[in-house]
Amino acid sequence: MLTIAISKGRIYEEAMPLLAVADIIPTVDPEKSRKLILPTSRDDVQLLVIRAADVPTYVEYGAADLGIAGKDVLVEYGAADLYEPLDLGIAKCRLMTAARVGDNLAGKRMRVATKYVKTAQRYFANKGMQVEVIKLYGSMELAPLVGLADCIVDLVDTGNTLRANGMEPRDLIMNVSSRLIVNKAAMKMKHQAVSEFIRQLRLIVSSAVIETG
Ligand code: PRT
Ligand code: MG
Repeated sequence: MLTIAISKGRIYEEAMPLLAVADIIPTVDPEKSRKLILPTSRDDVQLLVIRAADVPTYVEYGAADLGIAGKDVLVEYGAADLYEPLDLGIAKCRLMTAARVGDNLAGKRMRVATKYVKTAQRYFANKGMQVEVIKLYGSMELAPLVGLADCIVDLVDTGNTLRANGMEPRDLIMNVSSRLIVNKAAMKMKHQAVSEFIRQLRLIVSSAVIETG
């Protein structure tokens, strides 16, 4: 049995067409069911539907053999004991700093609100900037509007969320896409099944790249 950890929402939506090419089609819709273990059209493959930030944990500890997680989550999780063999090129966005439109933050000792605490600390430390990082679990865009923080570190796709809240993107921290991750023991113990799965996905991803240019 191969167990694949994945989060609901945008990663799930974008990963399903890729998995379908490997004949992996969930027989239960996670948006309609409360099931956390989804059987698939393949007897030897099941999906675990969990929070995005929990995917590396399940895979590192071997509760899942494979997982699909954003690079943002993997970098924040830290140097885990995981293989990351493939960039799936899905759920793309950018991790950026953002502030209220027109706010001049130069020379200020900033308060930064984010759920990416470690990544933000590392980013500002590398720039030689002393900041105070405040951990939030969501709706980071609110923090500068109510004086909780001077700026935020968050994911940006279209920029609509920032615009709707009178904010603007400032500096790029990293480009983000979803990656396939693999448990190290599973790579050895289930070598045949895991390497065949990676091979299939790699083919699908590279042909998808050719189609979309
Ligand atoms: O929802 P939950 O709290 O369980 O976890 P989550 O919010 O981390 O999960 P989810 O499904 O929202 O995101 C999972 C992954 O999708 C992230 O870890 C990224 O790798 C990837 N991804 C890609 C995104 C976005 N694009 C994205 N735009 N994740 C979140 N957003 C949010 C962003 O945080 C902001 O609130 O969308 C908003 C910005 O979008 P625009 O288009 O308005 O700029
Ligand atoms: Mg979310």
